Order: sequence, then C-alpha cells, then structure tokens
Amino acid sequence: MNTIFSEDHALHHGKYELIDGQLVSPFENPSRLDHIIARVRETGLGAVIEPLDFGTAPIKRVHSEAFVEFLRTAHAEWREEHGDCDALPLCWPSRTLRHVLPETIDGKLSYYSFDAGTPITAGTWQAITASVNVALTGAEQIRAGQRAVFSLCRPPGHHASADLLGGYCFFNNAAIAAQSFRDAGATKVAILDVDYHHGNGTQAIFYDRSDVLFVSLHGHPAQEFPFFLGYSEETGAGEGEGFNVNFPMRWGTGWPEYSQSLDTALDHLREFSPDTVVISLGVDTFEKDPISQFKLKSEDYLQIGARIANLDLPTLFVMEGGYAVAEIGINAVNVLTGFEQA
Ligand code: FKS
Ligand code: ZN
Repeated sequence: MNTIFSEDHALHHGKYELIDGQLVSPFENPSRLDHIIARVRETGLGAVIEPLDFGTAPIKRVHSEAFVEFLRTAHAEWREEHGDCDALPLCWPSRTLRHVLPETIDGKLSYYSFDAGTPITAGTWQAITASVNVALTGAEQIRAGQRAVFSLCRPPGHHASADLLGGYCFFNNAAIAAQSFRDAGATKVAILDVDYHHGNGTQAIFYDRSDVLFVSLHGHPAQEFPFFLGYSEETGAGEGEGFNVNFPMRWGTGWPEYSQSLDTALDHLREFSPDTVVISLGVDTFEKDPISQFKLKSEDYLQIGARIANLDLPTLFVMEGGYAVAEIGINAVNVLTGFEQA
C-alpha cells in the first residue's frame, strides 16, 4: 500500500493549547508523524510518495470561500496586531450571542473557531494545504486503480466544517477527498470515522446529503469532546435522512463492545454499497492515549484493518488523531497491515 506524505506537516507546530485549565505544549505535534512514517518504512508497507498540488478549488467544494481566505491571511493579520506568536481565540458566539462576522482579526478568529486547542502559526497555511494535497493525491491514486492508499495527513481534519476550525483541525481532509470522488464521477461514497472523537465537521458537511454516508464510532458526547454533536439520534436531515450513523460509546469501552459497534457500522456501509470508502483513521482509541478513555490494544488495530478489508471496496485511509506517540506508529500501521493481510 502506498503512503502519501509531505514534510510540510512540520510547519504547523503550535506552542500552546489550552486544555484542562492549563496552557500546555500541544498533544497534536509533528513528532506524531515522525513515528508513523518511521513505522511505515520499518514494516515495508509500500512506497512513500510526495503529494501533487491541487490548489484551493477542491477545498472550496467543501469549505466556504471566506473561510479559506481567512485561513490564508489569519496569521499575518494576527502578527500585525499581536506580534509573532500563535493565534488563539478566547471568545465564541455561543448561546444568546449573534453570529455576525467581526472586522478585526481577534473577532474573525473567534467567529471561525470553536475551541482554544487549535493555534494558527506562521506555517499553518502551508501545512494545511499540504495535508489536503496528501488526501487528494491518495484519492487520485485510488481512482487510478489502487485498492488502498494511506494518506498520512497532518494537521487532521474531521472536526472542521464548512466554515469552522477546532479540535486541531482546519481543512477537512477526509471530506475534501470524499467530495473529490463524487466530482470525479463516483455516485456513492462512504466515510467511516474510527477516530476516538466524533467527526462533527464531517457529519455537518454531509448531513443533508444521501450521496455521502457518514458512519462514526466515538466517545459519547455526553462525556467527551466535541461534546455538542455525535449522539445516535443524529441520523441526517432532509435528503440525508438515514445517511448519518453515530455509535457513541462510554469511557472505558474496550474491544468486545467496540468490535460489536464496528461490525454494525460495517453492515451499514455494506447496505449502502458505495463506490469508494474513506476511513478517518484515528488511533486515539488506544488504552494508553493521554487524552482519551477507550481501552483498545495494539493487536486490536490489526482486526480493525482486516474487517475494513472485508468490505472489498477501494479504500482511502486518511490520518486523523492519536497521541500515544510511542505506540502511534505501531497502531496506525497495524490497521493497514491488518487490511493487507486479510
Ligand atoms: C479533552 C480536551 C480535548 C481536543 C481534542 C481534539 C481531538 C482531535 C482529533 C483529531 F483527529 F482531529 F486529531 N481537546 N479534555 O483526535 O479528533
Ligand atoms: Zn481524536
């Protein structure tokens, strides 16, 4: 299986995120990908290939023009106001407040974000466009006939919706790849999100559509980030009714319960019978993950890959989360070798 990878991910390296009442060094940092790419090479998974440049047109199929332009200039505007430090918001248009776009950089950053864990740095634009190109290059290779490709994206994407960033995410790589399959002629695309956190951005993007099925397994929003989406009663709207399927699970969930949900999730994908599958691949379901509360073990990831392979469909793996850095390479690549050995 080919891996698509760009060194440009390292240009996004925040100094701080606000978590549990403290400013800490971000969990989502470049060392994550150093470990994964090292494991890809060590296991001989396949070729490691640099992405092509697709420009911003495919991004604007999913994100609003204004949001894309905001991200392009955000750090330069911030630097003019506050000097050369990371841009972090602190105030959001929540209940009783109006959603009107302010003029100043502080106001715009608040308008376009939903948490304080997602710093914008000088290199963020280059890293997030490279991350999209990694996803789109993988999608192109699937269209050219590859059975499966690993798009080793960073920054991740599944929390980002059409005009909202947060949860370490800016552009929704998996959604942009899924839309690219539709635009290239696929009739039906399914996205299976196995990251520990609910893919609220992906759900929102496709919520009223029946051409892209979104199925997600994740920590229960009553307990877990992003808190305000991901319940099982969210089944889609209008045309999209029945094409959004959530499997929220409580803290402490281990393989026996997880694998049951996974099998039911895969049944939904089979019934939908898509042309192509996009996997939002997070390995923060791991027992030693520092910010998550599931209990999967390294060998369980082989099983996840094998069960996805049993769908027998062209499959694009798009990297999302995972913060147990010492084991992130083993766990992520286990999914892919489990897929290949099935
Ligand atoms: C918990 C605070 C949680 C943010 C967690 C973001 C998770 C991001 C992710 C992604 F795949 F996008 F990277 N802070 N006390 O893993 O879902
Ligand atoms: Zn996650």
